Amino acid sequence: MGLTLTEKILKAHVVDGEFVKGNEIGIRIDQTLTQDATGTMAYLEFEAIGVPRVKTERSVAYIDHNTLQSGFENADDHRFIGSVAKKHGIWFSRPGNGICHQVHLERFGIPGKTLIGSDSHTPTGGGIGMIAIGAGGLDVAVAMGGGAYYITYPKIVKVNLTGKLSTWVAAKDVILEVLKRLSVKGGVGKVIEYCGEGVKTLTVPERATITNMGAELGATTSIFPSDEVTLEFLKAQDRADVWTELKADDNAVYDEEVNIDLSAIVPMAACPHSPDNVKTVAEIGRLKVDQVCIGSCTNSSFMDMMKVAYILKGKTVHPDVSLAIAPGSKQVLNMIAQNGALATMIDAGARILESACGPCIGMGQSPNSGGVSLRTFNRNFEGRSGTKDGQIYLVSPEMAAASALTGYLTDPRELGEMPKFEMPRQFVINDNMVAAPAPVEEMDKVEILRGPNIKPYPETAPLVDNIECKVSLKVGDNITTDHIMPAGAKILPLRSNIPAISQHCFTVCDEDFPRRAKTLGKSIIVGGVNYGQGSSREHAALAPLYLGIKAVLVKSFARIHRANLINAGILPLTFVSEEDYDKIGQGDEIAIENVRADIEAGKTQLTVINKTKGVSIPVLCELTGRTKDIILAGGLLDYTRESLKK
Ligand code: MIC
Ligand code: SF4
Repeated sequence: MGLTLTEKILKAHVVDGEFVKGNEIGIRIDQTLTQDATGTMAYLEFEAIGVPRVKTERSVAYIDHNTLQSGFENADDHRFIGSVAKKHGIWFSRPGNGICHQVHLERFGIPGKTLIGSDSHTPTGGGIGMIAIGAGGLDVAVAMGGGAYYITYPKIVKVNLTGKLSTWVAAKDVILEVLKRLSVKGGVGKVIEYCGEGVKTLTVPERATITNMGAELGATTSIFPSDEVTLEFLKAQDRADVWTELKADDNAVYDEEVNIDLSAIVPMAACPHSPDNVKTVAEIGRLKVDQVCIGSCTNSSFMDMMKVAYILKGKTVHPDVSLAIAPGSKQVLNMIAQNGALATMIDAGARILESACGPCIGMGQSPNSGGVSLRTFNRNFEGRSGTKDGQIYLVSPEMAAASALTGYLTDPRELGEMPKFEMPRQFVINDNMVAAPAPVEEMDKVEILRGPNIKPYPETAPLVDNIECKVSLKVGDNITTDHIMPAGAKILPLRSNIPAISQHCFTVCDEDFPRRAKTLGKSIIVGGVNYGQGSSREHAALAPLYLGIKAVLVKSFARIHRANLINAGILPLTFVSEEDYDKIGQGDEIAIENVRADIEAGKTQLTVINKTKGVSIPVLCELTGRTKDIILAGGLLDYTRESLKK
């Protein structure tokens, strides 16, 4: 039986567990990345683990999220991360150098290697044939320390691409089509592997747009083969030496198959407030636009910028529209500055932003009240833009630029003929904004710069014998990490300060939640399906931990968030029967008796007694040997410390 590409790479990296479908396997991690919003915590955790120098082949710390420095906090965090990086053997991509995923693809990613990153869009690296996975900061810290990263041996979905994209139809439309078909939970527990004749018609940046937004499917990761197109890209980055050819065996066996004819795809948009709420322009109808934002790790490549500049050339942004553009990296910005495309954008009236996440994470450029904003980003969750009633549509750069000129949602095919956009044969290469770590002999001399906003990891404790408490919050389906732990310019500076950031936990759903939970001292949360979708931010587990949350009981979890809860020592429980969701309400008094003994004994079904309603609810607590020990120890940090002692 042949192997899929995913299996080939995983198999070459397995260090723990039996390589069997559905099993938990530990894989060796070659590379890690962090960004600043999750990075301070990840490095505090790395320090707590106590390994002096990273054991990976390459670890990079990026500064790209919290670049709006409206107080001392973000700048302090940047300096902290920079100093930790220097001391512990990590490369440091300075603010201004660009968005982590874009830069990593350009300068560091290597086909066939494994990468984990403390950011859910790490799968962007799948665009050049990496197994690149988003994870919590603590998992990344453990991997930097040389520990394995654990995943469930995934189901592998073959997306068979045929045909070729039509004029003005973009890679963004391909992933929107996949999202339309599979939904935001369609990828859970799966790796999406792209194959077929259509693959070679897509450039590396186009492939990366598709793997990037595979995160919105809830997939573990997405991957393209490494072929001639990959080689050309790496050559143009002066990195041909890291290329290897990689593809699935002809007789590889997949769990599911999806067929997509690229020629049949049309321009589309994901409508508010979910990336899978996908419609064609015709279905949406005439929609007046207030704002257009172009950028983010999904669509900020040199090629994207060149298409946008072509559309804007000699025109003026519509008087009712504000157009913001953030090129994805210093390399991209530098190249469009040198070839005149930047001047074209400025001429047309674009507001040029620095190469960073910016509006994608609500760092500035929040739209007007009720404003319609077309964005080339990957997430349009309610409130994420910073404007509670903002109406965010996710579109391709082509559609974004065309609409910025007309003032309403415009099918880019109305632009008429499209020139052939050629990939550059040589990118502008200058890594002067990536600081190298100190040599081993000088490590000890590096001083860690810790600002006053940097507070330690919250207190943990081993799992108790019995849980007796109240339900402090009950929420519905598809709760995102942006609900649990909102981001934006006001809250992000608190990412290194769990006590302070906890005061914003779930306030999008219920302003009183942090106070109520803290007053209760201990409590549980109840939720619906796909709980915790979206970001990898472990703050969505650490804030609840700080507020005394002992367990989260839901219909189903999103992968990274469930792992983050376990890492924080919070019990992840699911209803055996989804109807039981109705048998438990906010404020109910509950008990889980003998929970420690039962988990120690390897029981996977527990009983939640609802004392208020007088009913018993069977729940699943599916922990493997390792995750069981993590929960018993009170979280991954304690578990890792214990294992290192042994
Ligand atoms: C996001 O897109 O939501 C983020 C901000 O990049 C997050 C990480 C974070 O919350 O810091 C992610 O996707 O993991
Ligand atoms: Fe940054 Fe947005 Fe990409 Fe997250 S999705 S890494 S915030 S650009």
